[in-house]
Amino acid sequence: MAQNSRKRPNILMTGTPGTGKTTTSSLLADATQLRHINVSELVKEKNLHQGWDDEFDCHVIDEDLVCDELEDLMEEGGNIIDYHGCDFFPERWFDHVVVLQTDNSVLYDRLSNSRGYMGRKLTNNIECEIFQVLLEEAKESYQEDIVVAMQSNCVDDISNNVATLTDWVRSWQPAS
Ligand code: DAT
Repeated sequence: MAQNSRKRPNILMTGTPGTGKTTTSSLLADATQLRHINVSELVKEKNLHQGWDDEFDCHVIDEDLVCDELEDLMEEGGNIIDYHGCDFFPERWFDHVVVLQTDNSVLYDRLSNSRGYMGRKLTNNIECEIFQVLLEEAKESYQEDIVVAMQSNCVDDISNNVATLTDWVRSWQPAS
């Protein structure tokens, strides 16, 4: 049971890298005045990691340090947590879990052209999307009725997703 005393909701924005988490979270934060927290940036900024992973070309995050760092803010409420993983956050933190999804060919172009991903890093991320790893992880970690999958293939999808989520935030009621 999610027991909480927060006055504003917490949203988890997850999905494979490149699906649009940061873009969508940032626009949603502008529309709702929720606080956008990009976990990868936070990890870098506050050194919440255990070093660099050469194989995956990213920091090995220290999940306990990340959760400790976020606990007070999450208790207060009003956060959008943006991260490409979701199984280590406490379940009680979130009122809504959004999994962004992108067609494989669109994601391939985004990651190779805009991000310059190549080789193993590119194939790992495309496979992550093909096998819907984040959607499965979200469904296993949170009650299914708070998990929503949203398509993020084009700019119109971003606007529609931000509008839908803004409506959701405005109609959210604190637990009585
Ligand atoms: P993430 O935070 O999931 O890694 P991002 O928001 O940084 O993704 O977006 C990666 C790139 O793709 C960036 O150049 C913006 C673009 N993009 C994201 N979602 C999109 C969409 N639905 N339509 C068009 N471009 C999109």
